[in-house]
Order: sequence, then C-alpha cells, then structure tokens
Amino acid sequence: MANYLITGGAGFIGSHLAHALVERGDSVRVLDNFETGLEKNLAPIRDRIDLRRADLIDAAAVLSACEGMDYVLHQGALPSVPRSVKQPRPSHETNIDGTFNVLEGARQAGVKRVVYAASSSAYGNQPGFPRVETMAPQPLSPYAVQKLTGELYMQAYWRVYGLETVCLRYFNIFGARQVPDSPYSGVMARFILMMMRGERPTIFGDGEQGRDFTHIENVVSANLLAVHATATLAAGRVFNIACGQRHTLNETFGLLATLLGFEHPPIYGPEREGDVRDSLADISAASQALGYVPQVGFEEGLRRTVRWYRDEFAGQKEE
Ligand code: UD2
Repeated sequence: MANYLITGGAGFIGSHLAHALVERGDSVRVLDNFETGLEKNLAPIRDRIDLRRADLIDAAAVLSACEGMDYVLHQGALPSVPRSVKQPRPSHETNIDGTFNVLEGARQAGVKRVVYAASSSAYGNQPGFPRVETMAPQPLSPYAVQKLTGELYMQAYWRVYGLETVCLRYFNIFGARQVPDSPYSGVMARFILMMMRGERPTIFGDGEQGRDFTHIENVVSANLLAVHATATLAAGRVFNIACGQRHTLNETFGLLATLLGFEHPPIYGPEREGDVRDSLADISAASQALGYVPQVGFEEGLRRTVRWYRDEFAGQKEE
C-alpha cells in the first residue's frame, strides 16, 4: 500500500484513477478546486479518501497536499484547446504555474515519483505519422504550449533534482464521467449527449480530421504502470498513451449514430482555431518501457461509454 496524491482527482481522468487506487487498497488524497471537477465523481469513495479543495496556483496548499505522499499523479489542468484560444491566461496559470507548484511541492516533500498528464497536442500539424516521442514538438495552441511546458519542467526536475518524473502524452481520452455539456467538452461526450437528446451535433470542418481516440481504462492502466516502472527505463521520459489507431470524426459520428439509433446527419461548421488536423500515436515506447498494452479498443470503448451516458442521463429524449 502506498500514498497517492491525485491532482484534479474529482475530474474525468483523476476520478477514475482515484477509484482504481482505492479499490486496490492504496491510500488516496485528492486535490481539486472543483472548477471542472465534480463531487459526484468521488461520491462512492468519498469516505475512503482525503479530499482537499484548493487551487493548483495556491503553492502552500499544493505543498501541504504533497506532504507524506509517495506518488503524485498530476492530472489537474484547465483543459481544452478552444478554451485556451479564447482565454489563454487562466489556462496558462493553471497548466504552467500549477504544474510548477506541483513539482516544487513534490520536491520539497520528498515524493518518489510524479506522473504527469501530458497532451498529444504537443505534436501539432507537422508531417509524419504515426507520432513518435522523438519528433520535435510543434504546439499550435496556447493549451498545447502549456502542456508541453509542463513536460519540459518535469524533465528538468528529473535532470536537476533527481525527482523521478514520467510524462504520459494522452491522445484524446474518452469514457464515463467526461463532462458532456460544457462548450469546452471533448467531442465524444458532447456528441453522445446531444444525440441522446435528439440534437444534431456540429462537426467543425469536413469531419475527415482523425484522432487516436483512447478509452479511459487505458489511461488508468498506463498511470499504474508508470508509477511502478523501473526508473532507468521511465524516469525523465515522455510516452504516448493511445491505441495506435486513427478514426475520423465522420466515422465516429456514424458509429455513435448506430449505437444510439440517431437518424439525422450532423451539421458541418467552420474549422476550429488551433485545431490539429490528424493524430495517430506510435505506442511502442510505452509498450517497451512500461509494459503498456491498450486494454479497451475504440469500438468497445464507445459501447461502454454510450451505456454509461444512457444510465447517467436516463430520461433524456432519444430520437
Ligand atoms: C486535444 C488533444 C488531446 C487532449 C485534449 C484536452 C490533440 C490532437 N488532442 O484534443 O490529446 O489534450 O486536447 O482538451 O491536440 N469537434 C467538433 N465538434 C465539437 C467539438 C469538437 O467537430 O462539437 C472536433 C474538434 O474540432 C477536433 C475534434 O473534434 O477536430 C476533437 O476535439 P476535442 O475538443 O474533443 O479534442 P482535441 O482534439 O482538441
């Protein structure tokens, strides 16, 4: 049994990690400001975790949260490319200053390892698929720059202070508990809820942009592997976490429409500013160094996710 701090532990990804760790008997502390996280995500394990409400930009609160911890899973962030384009400052502060505070807190508290939620947006629109970690980053949006800056900080803390850090570049994660009704929601959650309500989703651009959509279960397993991987193989390194398959939005819309019995076409709108056109990961580095193997494929992930939203939003109108 070990002590874990999960930043952003009330959010989509953080809450899945919290549940997994509690289930296997580890001790979990969650730090969340509840700006995008939800208390209900932690309700079933609420009495078994140490829940702290604080902002990542509160350095004292972050240091205090790191004290006594073996591992930090740093998931807390203000996500979304379009949010960062519209309002770069809040996401800059949370994603860069907040990450710095986590590293400083972890260093001062003597934490053994920090695992960081990095983003596939680091690759931008450069040529060459699949994306390999050795490619030079070409971030397009403020969000991509922020998440990449976090990676560079993680690596510097390993090199300079010997704090073990592992960066996991998540590729478009989806699954249960992803917020579906914010203007900044990920496409999968947004489309599922709209289609359940009988509303036609809007595809930005021609819908032929591709993503390496990755079910949340794979991210949970990647984090647990990253915590325990041999330091000589994992510390100071960056790993793609994905399925290694590309699916277009048009294809994804079609599969969701079939699963949900939705019979209308999507609406097509202008391309989104700062959008990456295509995304596809090479996952061999994570496989070799961490033993990472995707647990849940794309279509099975879609089925599980649709099932969850149906249960959660039961009673919403379906066409
Ligand atoms: C980026 C990162 C991802 C993660 C995420 C966090 C890339 C390739 N991926 O995801 O790894 O860090 O940011 O927020 O950079 N779309 C529509 N209609 C909608 C909503 C979205 O067509 O109503 C499109 C959008 O233009 C994009 C795709 O769906 O082409 C995926 O958008 P998203 O916001 O779900 O995720 P994305 O790719 O910005």
